[in-house]
Amino acid sequence: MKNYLDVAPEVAEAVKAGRAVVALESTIIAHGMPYPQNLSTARGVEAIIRQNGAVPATIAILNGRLKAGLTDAEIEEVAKSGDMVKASVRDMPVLVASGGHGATTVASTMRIAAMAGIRVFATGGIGGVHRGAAKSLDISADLQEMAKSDVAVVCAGAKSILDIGLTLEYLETLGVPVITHGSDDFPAFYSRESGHKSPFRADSAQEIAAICHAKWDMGLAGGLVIANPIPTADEIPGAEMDRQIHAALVEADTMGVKGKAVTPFLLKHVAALTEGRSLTANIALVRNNARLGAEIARALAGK
Ligand code: PSU
Ligand code: MN
Repeated sequence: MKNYLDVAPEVAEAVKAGRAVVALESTIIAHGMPYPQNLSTARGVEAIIRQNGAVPATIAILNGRLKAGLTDAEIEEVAKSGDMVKASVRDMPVLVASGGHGATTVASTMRIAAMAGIRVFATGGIGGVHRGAAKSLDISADLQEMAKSDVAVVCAGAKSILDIGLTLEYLETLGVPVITHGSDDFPAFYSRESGHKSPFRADSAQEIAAICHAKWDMGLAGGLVIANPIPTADEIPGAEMDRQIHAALVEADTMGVKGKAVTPFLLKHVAALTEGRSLTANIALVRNNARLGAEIARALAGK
């Protein structure tokens, strides 16, 4: 992998010594939030991970190199670029061969984290089975990757731009454990509850780390979804979000938005429709996930 992968020295040292490391994605920076909130959030989550005793590793593709651990200047470059390609796993060979830049999604971040020996990754929301997938076949590559890379992904569940029930079914088919932290209900990103029961519940980072350890120690390949509900104070009620999401879905359909553009389009429209309230909630939940991710990474490092 040395031919393609640059692991930041601090990250490489921590991985080698078996210390806690938490991966972070860059699509959330380049496409998930506007500048300058994306930059302050990216810096903020790195700081939270450090405060909680782990080393952060923001992941991206720069000049055709797979990067595990960005410098502050590189994070700033991703946040300011404005036109960075959204890069999932299928985009990796093209960007590497052409020496291009790419902001990594959950799927490609998991793959690069696994290459670098990082087992825990914190983000906002994961991709999944889109509403209307029976016709569009729009199912995020994030789900396939959950079955392949040995990485625990801490997220706030899935946005209801997705069909959450079908997303949970698909993860079951792929053999991916879905564990909700401190709740019986699988969370819906902006809301603590989706109305779908979580397959499993765990109430501490230690308990979650024990499940990750058992999975990998048995040789069961692939990742885990660790769903961490948004803090109550930052929650936006599900019924209100549903109205905005429905409007955004109609707009996407009218404008004929397809393929990888669908998720960023819906995210932008929902943010505009909620007049920035969704952005405040988004920042709060990502910070909350960084904290839990660091705790899980520390608990895993102790095993
Ligand atoms: N969902 C969110 N915020 C995000 C994304 C999804 O609530 O920023 C991003 C992540 O990078 C995720 C990607 O991996 O969108 C999924 O895109 P697609 O649905 O095209 O696979
Ligand atoms: Mn898609």
